[in-house]
Amino acid sequence: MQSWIPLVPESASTVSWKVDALYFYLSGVTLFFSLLIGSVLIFFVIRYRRRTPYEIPRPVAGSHKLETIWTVIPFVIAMTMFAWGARLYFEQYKVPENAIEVYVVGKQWMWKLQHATGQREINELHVPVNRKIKLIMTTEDVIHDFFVPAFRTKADVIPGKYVTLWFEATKTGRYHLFCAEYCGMNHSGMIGSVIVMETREFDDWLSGNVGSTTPAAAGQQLYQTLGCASCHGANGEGGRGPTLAGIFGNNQTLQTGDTVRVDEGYIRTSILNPQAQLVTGFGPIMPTFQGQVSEDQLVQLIAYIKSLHAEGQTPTTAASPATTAPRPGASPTQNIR
Ligand code: HEC
Ligand SMILES: [Cu+2]
Repeated sequence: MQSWIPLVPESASTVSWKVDALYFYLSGVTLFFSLLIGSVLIFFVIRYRRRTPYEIPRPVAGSHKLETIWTVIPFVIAMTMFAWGARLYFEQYKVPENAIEVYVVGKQWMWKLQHATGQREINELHVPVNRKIKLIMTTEDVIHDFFVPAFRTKADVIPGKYVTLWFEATKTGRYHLFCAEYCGMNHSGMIGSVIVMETREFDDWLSGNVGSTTPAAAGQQLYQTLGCASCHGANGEGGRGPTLAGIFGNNQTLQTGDTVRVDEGYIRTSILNPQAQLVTGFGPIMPTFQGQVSEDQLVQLIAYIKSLHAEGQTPTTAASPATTAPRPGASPTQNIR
């Protein structure tokens, strides 16, 4: 899985060639100046060597013009690197909306993945080609790092929070997935693959792997058994606690007067440490669920809350991602935001 350029892994995502272009620019500039400085150095060493034991060199006079030139040129070059790099960084790390969502939980020493439609995978991720995929990632134990060289995409997965990453594969095939953060004895075995398929093939794969409940449906069940319903209403419509239907993606006002955006991380904190960010108008009555819910269950609760819409549609099916072809069990309401 090598590209036509030696030493560079295959390029298979919308950003990979852009990362390569920046990389070649950086390497090119570095190489150019290394060669220039190296050869000038050697030239000067020879040209201005001491020829007799008692030779006294001519004093060197400063030159403002020269100093300005060698300050301005590197400054301009450094700034192009900065601007180019920053643009690419934001493109890579700002997750687009309307992406297909996949939940990822790292664990010594494997990747556990679950599609919003319920299919679970270990160390393998099947995705359709030419679609934006959003990964919502966390870990059960230590820091891991999700790295797909062919997509030039990589992010640390950190305990206690969600890290999101996205990519859009442009070529079908099987690509390496590595853990790129040393995570203990079997770190080197924490490898897997991302399998990029044609949309039709992917839809077949999805429908051939049904059987598990969707995270949202599992979350709905947890929501009932953990007693969330007693305060937040049977369908998240609110009661002693704030309404949860339709909050995802909106801004919430806190007691402190700050506003926060309701994302996966915020909901996570609300469940594990409710007192940390109190919603305005409500007392600190929500108990913590720290230690009572696993990472998998947290993901399920979050998927359920995301699937709740203010108008009160059937919640559990609303979270299925939109692929182009209809699938058995796909809901008519697809949550493209
Ligand atoms: C005893 C009542 C009670 C129970 C049980 C309860 N909550 Fe809450 N919840 C509240 C109250 C009150 C608030 C608002 C104050 C705060 O932010 O802690 C809240 C806030 C929240 C928020 C933030 C909402 C927002 O609009 O920003 C989320 C999310 C949430 N709860 C989820 C849950 C989940 C999931 C469960 C079950 C695992 C649950 N709650 C159980 C009372 C409760
Ligand atoms: Cu790891």
